[in-house]
Amino acid sequence: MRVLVAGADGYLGWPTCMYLSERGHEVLGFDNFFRRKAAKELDSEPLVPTPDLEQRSDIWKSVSGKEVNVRIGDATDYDFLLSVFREFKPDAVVHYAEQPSAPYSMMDHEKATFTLRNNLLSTLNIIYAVKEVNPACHIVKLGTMGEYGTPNIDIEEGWLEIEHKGRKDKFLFPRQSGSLYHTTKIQDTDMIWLYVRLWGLRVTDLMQGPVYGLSTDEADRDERLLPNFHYDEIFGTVLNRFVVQAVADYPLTVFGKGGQTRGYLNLRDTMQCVLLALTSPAGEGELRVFNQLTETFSVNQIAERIKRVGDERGLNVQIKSIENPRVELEEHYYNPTSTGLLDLGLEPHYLNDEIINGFFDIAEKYKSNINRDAIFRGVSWK
Ligand code: USQ
Repeated sequence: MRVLVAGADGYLGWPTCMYLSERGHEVLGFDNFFRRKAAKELDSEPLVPTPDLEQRSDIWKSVSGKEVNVRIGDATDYDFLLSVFREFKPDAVVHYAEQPSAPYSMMDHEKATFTLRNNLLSTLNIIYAVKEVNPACHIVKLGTMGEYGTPNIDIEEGWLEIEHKGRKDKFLFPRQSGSLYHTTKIQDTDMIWLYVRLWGLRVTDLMQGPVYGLSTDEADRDERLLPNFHYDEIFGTVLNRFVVQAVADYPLTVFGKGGQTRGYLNLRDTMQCVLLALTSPAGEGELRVFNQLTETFSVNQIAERIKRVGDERGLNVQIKSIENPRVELEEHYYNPTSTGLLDLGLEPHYLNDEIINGFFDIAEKYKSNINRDAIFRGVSWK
């Protein structure tokens, strides 16, 4: 399959490029280096220094003998995007080219504007390029479980059948998110659904929960191939952050009561899910939605797991509840359905002590790179 990866330099983008390349697919990845630039500007560099996309592609070739072709460019630049589509003629496009951080989107008006513009325009451009070059091209779009928020009812897989005054219809499951970033993901889902109905596009929306981990079979061959691993408040996700905090002897930053529950998954499982979606594509005129998570945890449960493993390693991990800078429910019902990807063959890597220990090993190796000031800034939602 010819797969175009938009956002190929990111935490998920680069591992995806290698994963698909290793399995014999022809991969072209592009990126505008937004994350690298923003991380530098905000003094939030990743834990492990990562070579840039072109260097990564060369290293991958020397390690595996396989090619990931790369381009530097921006999905919001339609001329650039169209030229890439015309040159490569993808069978599928994996769309990661969005500003992915909730705190970033809540920092100020400029970053809110950037998030809105980037995320909606990149999605619109991909839709148009697909229609122009190959309307049968399967769009695999990274959505987020945060689009649903934390409703007091079970979360279905994308759709909900509603009976109202004796009549029935099926709608996208109600969405009500907690940040501007998450709201842009709702908006681009709505936009995609419009064009699926109008133009018969094939789309899979992967509603993903927070991802953790660093290790994949491909990255494990050479540390220069590791994903860009952020532990700072802006770009780091909670489990990744807690491991680094434990190593830095920084009390684990539980926001508020810590009962916030989300659906998590291992980076390795994200790779599997994307491949499963690619190899069984959505049908013509279908918006197929999968909830992409393997297990649910509250923030307190994660903190306790990291503390236990850290303490067994001789660290003295502290947990500290701090005033929640976000506006979110800290105790709530959470019961998402997530059977679609299991039915396609997903074999989950559930969180265990071995995985957490592997994680600690890398964090300890790069301990001297940890910037304590980046761990908590208190970007406020209020
Ligand atoms: N949290 C803490 N302490 C911290 C960091 C986070 O208690 O130091 C809490 C947050 O308040 C939240 C939960 O942990 O309740 C998850 O926060 P997160 O920062 O790990 O994840 P989030 O901001 O929701 O965003 C991340 C990714 C985003 C993806 C999303 C999936 O950055 O790209 O879409 O996870 S989901 O959370 O399901 O919407």
